[in-house]
Amino acid sequence: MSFISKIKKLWAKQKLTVKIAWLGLDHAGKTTIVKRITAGVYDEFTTRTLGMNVDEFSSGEVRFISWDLGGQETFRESLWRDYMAGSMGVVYVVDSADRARFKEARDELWKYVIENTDVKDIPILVLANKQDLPDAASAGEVARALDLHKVTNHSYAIVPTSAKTGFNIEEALEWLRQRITEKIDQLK
Ligand code: G3D
Ligand code: MG
Repeated sequence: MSFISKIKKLWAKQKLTVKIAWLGLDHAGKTTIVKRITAGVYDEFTTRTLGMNVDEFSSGEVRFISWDLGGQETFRESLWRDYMAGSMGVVYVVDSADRARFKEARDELWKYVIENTDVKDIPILVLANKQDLPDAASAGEVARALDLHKVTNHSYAIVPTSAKTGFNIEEALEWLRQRITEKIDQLK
């Protein structure tokens, strides 16, 4: 069963929407991954581009908001708060072959998620994407570049993936599904 089917099943008896925020620098691979996992199951016409850098994909009550970080304008700060509110998880996508932007990827992750006091104890799944490229950094190298070992206030995992080949995508999301299941159990 795919990630999205499992999440939908999990949520079938709930009255809430499952919202997952997909974040990362532009070109990291967010849209490609979301399209791959929602292929054929996202509701036609609900894929919307909400703003310059925001995409929404929905499948029933499962909602993915994908947001390009970097080059923020101030008006986006309030939008950001609205979209993050009630998100059950964050998927942070990194282009593992783009070492020149690791520092920027690190700073945005810390600014918008880890050091953001609006974001409380949310599971963070980091995807070290584009592993199919020959010069891609390993997940360990990406983890070090992002200072993940310094994260203490959220649970996180980092998984090497390729949106191009599909490598590890479902496996990575399984971690997030488990964390979300635990959270739902706590709410009961
Ligand atoms: P974004 O939504 O994070 O901005 P996109 O990123 O999903 O638009 O992807 C940016 C570019 O990277 C796309 O190429 C896409 O095909 C490519 N890409 C995404 N994931 C992978 C991957 O795992 N491996 C490789 N090799 N390429 C990937 P274009 O050429 O359309 O800009
Ligand atoms: Mg995109």
